[in-house]
Parts: sequence; structure tokens; C-alpha cells
Amino acid sequence: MAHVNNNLSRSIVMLIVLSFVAIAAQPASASAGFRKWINDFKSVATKNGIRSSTYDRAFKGIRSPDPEVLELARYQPEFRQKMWMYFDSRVNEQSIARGQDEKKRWSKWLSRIERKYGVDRDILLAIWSMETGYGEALKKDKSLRSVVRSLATLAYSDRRRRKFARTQLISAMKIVQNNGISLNKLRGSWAGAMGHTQFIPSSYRAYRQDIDGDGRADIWGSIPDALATAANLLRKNGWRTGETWGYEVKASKSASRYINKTRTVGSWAKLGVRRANGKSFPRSKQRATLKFPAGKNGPAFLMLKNFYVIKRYNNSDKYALAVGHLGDQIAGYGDFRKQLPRPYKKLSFDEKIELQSLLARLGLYDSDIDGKIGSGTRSAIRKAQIKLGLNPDGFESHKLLKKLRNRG
Ligand SMILES: [Ca+2]
Repeated sequence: MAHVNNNLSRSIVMLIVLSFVAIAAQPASASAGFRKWINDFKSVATKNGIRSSTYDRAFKGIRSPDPEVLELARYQPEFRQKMWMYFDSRVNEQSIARGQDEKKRWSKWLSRIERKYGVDRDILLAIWSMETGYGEALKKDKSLRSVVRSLATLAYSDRRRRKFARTQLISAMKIVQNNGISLNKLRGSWAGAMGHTQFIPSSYRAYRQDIDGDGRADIWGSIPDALATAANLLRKNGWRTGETWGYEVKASKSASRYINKTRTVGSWAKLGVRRANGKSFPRSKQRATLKFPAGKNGPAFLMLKNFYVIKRYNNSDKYALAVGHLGDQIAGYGDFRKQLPRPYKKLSFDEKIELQSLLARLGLYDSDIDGKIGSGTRSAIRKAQIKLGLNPDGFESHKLLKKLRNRG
């Protein structure tokens, strides 16, 4: 326990020292260098069709890099979070129920979008949920940042993303200059993703759709436009209408030797691969890849073409599987037959609410009682675990819940 506390306080001291260094080092050199960069980049932008007046307007008031952008660029949940944590926070009772509500609310538009692009409505709803929580993230103005400043920061300071950021920056200015979108809409994620379905500027320009017909492809303010734009991206990247993204399967020992290999569904079946729900495969000639996304102890899948099309949205197996799984559950199918490996048995939504309430009563937690176990709840759990003499892993468990109940 002391060991943990020592480490914690040491890292806090380090953090404080580092931020002083950063504050001391930043203003004079970094900001001046950044402003010079903005000046120099103007000629690149104008060569690429950006008018001088557009450029000046886009950069008005931007005088220093956004240090948080570089922090966020280093942390990407798709690569860092364990599978069960990633899924629990995205595919859960709330995101499924809300998806089913939104499906009713937008059913006319969704039918029209399905007809026009051939993309399944449940997948589009799942993408909307994954990207912005059905638009909820756009309401938190504090977490939205200036896309121009974010991209300029990356172009100036992040060598690995420099090329990406320069291209996106030009595209962002073209959106304002050529696509009838006002400058104040250019707010979004650290990487410049914007609107309900989180498009980076170049993808917006490539896939934008104005399905409601008001003359603007408004992924910020029009849900039909945002969903149609997402559908268009999937269609143009080869979405197969009427097909699923993949099957949960039971893989025989002999099949498991061919992990991440691709063959036809029929040939997988010959190797002893069966659907987890016992049904037969509807098409035997499709090509499919065997995956164990959470390792050999987790569920196995045969991934079809549409899985890889979803990855064009966000190039991560975790992301694509979560979209597919959430879409299936919005459509009314059940959970995976085989659970994701997790350190403790899953708490229900009501139990998560109870856990947060008990943590709040102990004075360890003062954020929303919303059943979402995020970093705030985890840090409260860690404090409670230390108090109760449990291993402070920060994970929600029935054992912890029981102990807290007994104290309350
Ligand atoms: Ca529109």
C-alpha cells in the first residue's frame, strides 16, 4: 500500500515539476515559433487555393499551440484500454436503449438512408453512439477545441503527424471557403474530427452528404446529414448491403492454428468452426478472417468484409467490433455467447449506480451518479480499496460493492 502511495506522490511531484518547466519554457520560444510557422504556412495554403482573407480569418486569435492536443495525441483509448473496459464504457444498457430510441425518432430518415446507400441503420446508429454518444459530446463545449488551432499545433510540433495535419488544415479552410460552413463550426477533437459522426476535414470533403436538402452538408447540426455522410463513407469503401460484419464462432483446435488467416466460410466450417449461436452460416463462399480480439480466452469471430469497411472509419479492431456488437444489440440481438475476459464479474447498471452512490456517501466521489465507470469513478474506487484493505486496482467488483454496503 505504502508503495502505491509513494509512487503516486512521486508522480504527482514529477507532474508539478514538469508543468513548471513547461510553463517556463513555453511562452517566449514556443509561441513565437508557432506564430512564425503560421506566417510561413500561409504561402502553402494560398498555393493550395486558400484565399488570403480566408487564412487570416481562420487564424484570427490563434497565437500559441494547444498543449493538450499533444497530450491527447499520445493517449488513444483504442490502443491503451483493455478490451472489457473499452466495451463496458461504450456498449452497455444505456447506449443500447438510447440507440433504440433514436432509431424510432429518425426512422423515416434512416429508411431513406438505407435505400440510398445500402447501409444498415443499426450500424449507423452504433457509429453515432461511438463517435459522440448520439451527439451528447457536442453539448460539452469545453471538450471541443478549435480545429484550426489543433491541426496547426500538430503540424508545428508533432513530427509523426505533420503531413496529416497540414493536409487537414488546408481541407478545414476549404470547408469554410467552399462548402458554405461557417468558421465557428470548426470545433472538434484533438485530431480535427468534427460533428455528430466525427469527420476529419478531408473525409468530410470526400464523403459529405446533404440529404435533408437545405444546401449544406451539415454534420454538425443535421442528424440526417451526419448519418448519410457516415453511410456514404461506408458505401464508398465497399459496404456489402444486407450482410453482417462477422459471426461469433466456436473455433476447433485445428482451426485455432489459423488465427488471423483468411479463407472461405465453407472451408472454416470444414475445419470445425461453428457459429456460437448454433445456426448455420448463410453463405459459404464469403471470405472470412478468424480473430480472437481479446486473446485466446475470449470470444472468437469470423470477420467478414463489412468488418474491414467499418475499420475505414477508425482503423482499430476494437472499434470495429464494438460498432458491430452495439449495432447488433440495438437491432435486438443478445450479448456475446462467450464473455470478454475480465478481472471481475460484470456489475449491472443498477449495481454501478449503487457503487457510485456509496463512494459518494463516503466522500470519495463527487461526480455524476450515472452508472458510467470512467477515470473519476476508478480513482474513487482505488481510494475505497485502499481504505478497505483491498488491492487498489481501480476495478469495480461485487466484493468491493459488498464491503461498501456493509459499511453504509
Ligand atoms: Ca443539409
